[in-house]
Amino acid sequence: MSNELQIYIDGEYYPKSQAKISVYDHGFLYGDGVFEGIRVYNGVVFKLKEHVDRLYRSAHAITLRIPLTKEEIIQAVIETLRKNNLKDAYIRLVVSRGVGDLGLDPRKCPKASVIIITDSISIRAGNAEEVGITTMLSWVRRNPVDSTTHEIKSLNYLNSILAKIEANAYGADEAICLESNGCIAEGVGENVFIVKNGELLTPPTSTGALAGITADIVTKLAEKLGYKLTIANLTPFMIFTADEAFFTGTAMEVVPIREVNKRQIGDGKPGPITQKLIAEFQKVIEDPANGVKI
Ligand code: PXG
Repeated sequence: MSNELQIYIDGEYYPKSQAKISVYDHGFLYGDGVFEGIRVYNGVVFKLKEHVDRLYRSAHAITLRIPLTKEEIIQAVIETLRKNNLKDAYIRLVVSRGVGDLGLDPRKCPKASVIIITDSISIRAGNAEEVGITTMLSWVRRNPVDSTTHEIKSLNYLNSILAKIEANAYGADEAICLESNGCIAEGVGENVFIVKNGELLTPPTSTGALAGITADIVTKLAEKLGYKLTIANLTPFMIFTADEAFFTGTAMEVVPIREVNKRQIGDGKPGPITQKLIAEFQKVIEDPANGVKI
């Protein structure tokens, strides 16, 4: 038995070095498919049902029929984690349109492929939670709602990658993307919140941001803690002059933003509301009721 990671592809397991898909797969040729990034904390798959629900919504939007039921997907994820003996992990769940011909017509792809990669999580470098990260507003506009909208968690992430390239060139930790009207949309794989005068604000998903599962948790925590939270169009000026700002996402969790295009946010340190939400989010993660046990 190899001690390589075992990858699930369409009901079979393959060692990582042999886990391959066809070059005719339209996920590869055209980015035609959907995915989810999921975390496992201490043997509990965090918000697994919510991620599977979103996967199905993304698939529905692109008329992709997933060849498994939601319950079968959940079982396959659990089985993959068990096989790999992973208790703290990152899961990449991918459904691609499958093998077709060289044309882009999805009708030529008779069967979607389901891929489950589970891997040990690389702990975020440094101490971003304590000191915050730097960001920049990228010139790359988010894909509009009447285009490859980021409401769909599709395999087409070139838009995010272009923004990330700009952040790298600028020397910022992460990019913030604007929507078509010039307001803040989201990060490249994170939702954005700001705090002004003790109140939270976050952009609507109706301008093309993903309905983040972490953002949803943070929204509910804010309500529970009695903070006012408004869904609003946020201009660059509003983030430059915010008292606090932070990202939410499966990979980043909740991370303070300390700088936007060299403008310091607040006093440049994680603010009190951000810190409170980080602490409360940790409690949510640690509660096994918030996921599915392996
Ligand atoms: N917006 C977009 C476009 C995303 O892809 C989020 C927001 C945050 O959503 P959740 O549900 O995770 O709170 C995402 C998340 C990664 C990675 O591994 C994460 C995402 C996409 C690609 C890579 O860092 N998605």
